[in-house]
Order: sequence, then structure tokens, then C-alpha cells
Amino acid sequence: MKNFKRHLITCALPYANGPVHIGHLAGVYVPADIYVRYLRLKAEDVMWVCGSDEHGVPITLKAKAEGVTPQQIVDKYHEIIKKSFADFGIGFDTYSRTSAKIHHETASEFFKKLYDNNDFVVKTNEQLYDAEANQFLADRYVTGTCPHCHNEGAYGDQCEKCGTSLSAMDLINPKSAITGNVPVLKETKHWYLPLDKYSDFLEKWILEDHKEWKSNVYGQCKSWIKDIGLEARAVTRDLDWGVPVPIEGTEGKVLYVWFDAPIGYISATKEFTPNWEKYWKDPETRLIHFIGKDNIVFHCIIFPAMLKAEGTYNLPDNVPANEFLNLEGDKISTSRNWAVWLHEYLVEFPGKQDVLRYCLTANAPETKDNDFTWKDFQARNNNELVAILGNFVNRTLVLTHKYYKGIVPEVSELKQEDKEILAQIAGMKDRVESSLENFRFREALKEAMSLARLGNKYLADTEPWQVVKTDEERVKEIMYVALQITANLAGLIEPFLPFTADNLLAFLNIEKYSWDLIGKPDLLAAGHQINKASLLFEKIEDSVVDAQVEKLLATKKSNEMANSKAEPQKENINFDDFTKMDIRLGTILEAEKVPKTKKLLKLLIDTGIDKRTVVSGIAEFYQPENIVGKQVTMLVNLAPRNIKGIESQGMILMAQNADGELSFIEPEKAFRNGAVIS
Ligand code: B3M
Ligand code: ZN
Repeated sequence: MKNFKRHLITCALPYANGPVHIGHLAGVYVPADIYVRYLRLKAEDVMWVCGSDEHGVPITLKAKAEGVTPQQIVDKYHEIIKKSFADFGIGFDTYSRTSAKIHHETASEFFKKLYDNNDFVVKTNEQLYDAEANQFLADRYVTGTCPHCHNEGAYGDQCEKCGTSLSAMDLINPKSAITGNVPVLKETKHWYLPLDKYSDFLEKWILEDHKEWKSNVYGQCKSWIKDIGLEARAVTRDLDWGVPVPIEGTEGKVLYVWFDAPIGYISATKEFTPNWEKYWKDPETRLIHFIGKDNIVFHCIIFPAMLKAEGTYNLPDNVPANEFLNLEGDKISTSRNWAVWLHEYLVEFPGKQDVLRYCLTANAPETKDNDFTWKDFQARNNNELVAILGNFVNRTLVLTHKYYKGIVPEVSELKQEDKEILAQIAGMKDRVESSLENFRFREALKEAMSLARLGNKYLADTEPWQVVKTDEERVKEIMYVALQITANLAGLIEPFLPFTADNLLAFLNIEKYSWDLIGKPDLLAAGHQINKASLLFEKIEDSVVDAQVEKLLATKKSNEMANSKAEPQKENINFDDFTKMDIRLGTILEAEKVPKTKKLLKLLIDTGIDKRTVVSGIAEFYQPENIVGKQVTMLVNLAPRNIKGIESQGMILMAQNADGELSFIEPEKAFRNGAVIS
């Protein structure tokens, strides 16, 4: 690999139409943060930029739904997102936003330059138009049936079910998301970036020169270039929210959000430092984009084609995109509220940022989609952070206070076996480093944790708490070694667990030190005084994670209720048919299970007319002892039927949900038994 002088790291700009969740962290921001922290510890010249993506249709739709302006939406979420990142220690050099003036200027200039160069092609064609709303239906303004998987809720830019990227005209039975109307066709003029012209360049640049890219990224690029084929892409839209097209006579048109958003990386850098050009234009700078897999085509194909056309910028050297993180077996979704929101997590688990960072890294969707479960979260906390890392550090610090009043003991020559233990640290550091250089963060974390495992095993093998009874000199050596391991741990875990590393440095009473010191067997000098310590991690009880699972189940339930479709209506009947049915209120007097059946209860009902027996298939949903005294709705003139040898004289009316669950229909006021329902 080429040796670069400096690094420019970007992270996908999150849409400011909702808060950020664990999927964002795991896919993009935690790996990037680990990488940047590592570079900073190495004292590299690094610039890390991000910001909110404040344009695009989802934002205008959200504003419409809430009855506010798009600006109000982005103002609100920009702050929430920015705070969540800061709270989790995601330390961008700058977090900007694409509604900023400097961004509008930068994106306009960029477009103008390509326009003046004749890099675009202009096309006039028919597009979907909502005549009532007086608006073209770009992207998510239109929904319909996906031509590939027949999902009825596909959007004009993408089908979320099968992942295919679509154009609005591909949809079957398109409908306006504004009025629900069937759109009409209307001519409009747009500017297109002719990606086909860049196909040869992209093929060489990616498929030949960047074979080192992650296989999921390389594979997707290959499929775009070789199988799907590159076509001209419209870079303007008929919308009133975005960067206005900087050409005369284009009122009502803005730049396509995916044209302006990646330029946001440039404007953020420009806003941050007057020296921005060295990060973007000096070939000695290494540009790396951290993104999720749905952004690959934009960062590996479209943005590079834009940069190539513009001509003065560097191209990315790597794009380490991750796959998706699921939550308890289901795709994370903002609209279905199926997510663990960062701002909510912090309220429920205050101070436990590193526990989440740890789980998301240990379980990162690096090569395939992965699942976050609360049980795994608990297990990793209790069995790894508490039992391995926390336990080792705690034992070392407590014993140092107990035996030496917190002073690192003086030792003469270390034993060979101790030297060998300490010598292992440098090897671990090298392996962490090489994993990080290859964007293998799970592997890197595992290797860093192996230092804590080593420390734990060392204490278990040497048993200073036993040896102290017989050989005080030996205990000094053991504690000296354990303390050196602890100090090294503070450095090695910093990229992954920055809050824990800070605590540990404070316990050890030392300043943050640079990466090249890690691996040294004498980081803490004899005679150094350490501070009082507390526990780094605490156990998470079953009840705590159970409550989180319950919360998700409640979400699932309410989604199902919201989404389940009513059955189609039955054929019409006339009024006489209806009046033949005698429906009354009655009260359950007795209830018992019908032996040898799973579903049946035998009920005695006071119908107001008489007391009679009814067999009802509700045993899976109601316990006999809980329903005595309940008032129910009952069809009393249903001809008696024999069920399991019992004569059932009528039928209790029940409501049924999509899962087949049954519910009594109770009157809103307690009327007398026998009251007629009509
Ligand atoms: N806002 C899409 C996303 O959040 C988009 C990323 C832009 S990066 C330039 O998935
Ligand atoms: Zn589909």
C-alpha cells in the first residue's frame, strides 16, 4: 500500500429526518471512530468530517406529515443526532449540515463547473405528476408495486423489501404519496450524469486497481459495472427543497439529494479549515469513506464519477462499507420504530456507552448482516466486560492498594517467565494494528481483549493472594507485571472503549499516551502512585434486558395492529336476515375446561331468559377462574349443537385479530342480562 501523509475520513451523512439508532453506530460511526482514534494515537494527520444530510424527499414528507416546515424538521433532528454522536464519544473534527450556506455554494459551484464543461446530458421526458397537488412526484413522493418482488409498498427510488433501486416510472400502479391520486404523465427537463461514459474508467480504477477493497464492496461494484451496466442518472429533481439548480430558467428544480450530499463532505471540510484543499486535492492524502451497504453505489460509482468529471479532487482510496445490523431478528426500521434509539439507550443505560460500543463492535456486520439481541448484550457485558476486563483490572488495582498503598512496587530483575508474559503484549498490539489497517474491527477488538485475558490468566496462575503468605518479594514482581499489563490495556482498548480507557487512565493516575508506547514492559515506573479505583463495569441483571425485550414486543404488537388488513367484506344480506338473529347480553356464571381438549371451555350463562350451557373455543385465551362474572355478547337462538358430548345452547360472540387471538365484546355499560343487541 502507498504510504500517505495524511488522512481524510468521512462518514455517511445521516438524514435529518429521525434520530440515530444502533444500526447507524454499528455500520458506520463506531468503526470509523475506532479507526480515527487509532490514527490519532499514532499522531497521524487526520481530518474526520460528517454532518446531517438535510435534503431529499423523506424530509419533506416528514414535514408534511407533522404539519411543519422541512427546515423545522432538520433543525430538530440535526441537534438530536449531533448530541447522540457526541454522547457516544464519536469525535468528528466537524459535524456540519447540508442546509448550510457554504454547502449550497459549494454544491452549486460543483454543478456549475460540470455544466460548463458539458459533462451533463439534458433530457426532456415524461414523468409522474400529481395534478391536484400541482407537483412532480420525485422519488418517495410516489409509491406502488415493485416490478421485481411485487411488494405493494415500494417507493419511487427503491423497494425496501428486495433492495432494488428503482425509478418512479418502474412502479406498477403508482400512487401519489401526497394525495393518493393516480399520477398523470407530464413532460419535464432534467440534467443527467452519463455514467456509461465513466464505465471504463471505473472498471479499471475499482476492479483492477482496488482489488483490496472488502469483498462485499468490490462485489457490488463489479455487479454494477459488469452486470447491471451503468446508465445516465438524473442529477436534478422537480422539488422545492434542496440546492436550487444554479442555471437560469430552472425555477422549481433542485439538485438531486445524492448529487449534493457527498459534496457535503467537501463543504464540511471547507467550513472547518481554510487549509481544506490539502485534504481533498493533495494526492498524499488518503480519502476513506465509511458507509453502510445501501450507500455503496453512490460512494464507489456516482461520486467518483462526479469527482473525476470535476477533475481536481482525490478519489477515495477505500470504502469499507458494512452490511446491516438487524434487531432481534428483524430489519431495523425507523418508520416501524423497530430500533434501539441512542438517545433512549442513554436514558436507560446511563454511563454505559462502552457496553454498547463493545457489543456493536464484537458483533459488527462486517461481512454479512448480523443480529443485535438483548441477551447477547447482557452476555457480552457480564461474561466479557465484567468477568474478564473489569475483573482483571479490579483485582490488580485492589491488591496494589492493599499490599502497597497504591504504589507501584520496586522490583529487581524480572523472572524469565514474567518477561515472556510482558513480551506478548507487543505481538498483540501488532495484531490489533494489522486488523485495524484492514478494517477488521471485530478481530481487532478480540485481540485487544486477549490482553485482559492474558492478565486474568496470569493472576490465576500466579495467585499473589496465596503467595503473599510466604514470599513477599515474589508478590511484588507479580503485581508489577499485572500493573504493566493494566497500563498497556488502557492504551490498547482506547480506540474501542474510550470511556473505559479514560477511567482506567484516571485510576492509574497517568496521561493518555501514544500508540508507539504500547507494548512497552515498563509503562508504569516503580514508585508511581495510583489513584483509588472503582468498578469499570457492573453486571446487567435479567430483569433489565427482559424489560427491553418486552418493550420491543409491545412495538411489534402495535405495528401488527396498525398494519393488519381487515378481511374483505362478506356478501350483502337483507335486513330480515339480520333480524332473525337474537343477540343478547349475558353473564358468565360458571366456567370450566372441557376435559381432553385444548381450546374448549364449558360455560354456564345467565341469558336473562334462562340459565344455559354454552361450549366456547376460548380456552387458549382465557382462564376459567378469570372470566366468571364477565358480561358477554351472545347469539341465543343458534340451534343447539353437540360439542364433545355437551349440548351447546348458543354462541358467545368474539372479536378475532390477525394472529387468531380472541377477545370478548363487552358492553360499554353494564345492562341487565337479556338486553337485546340490534
Ligand atoms: N443520507 C443516506 C443514508 O443515510 C444518506 C447518506 C449520504 S452520504 C453522502 O443512508
Ligand atoms: Zn421489490
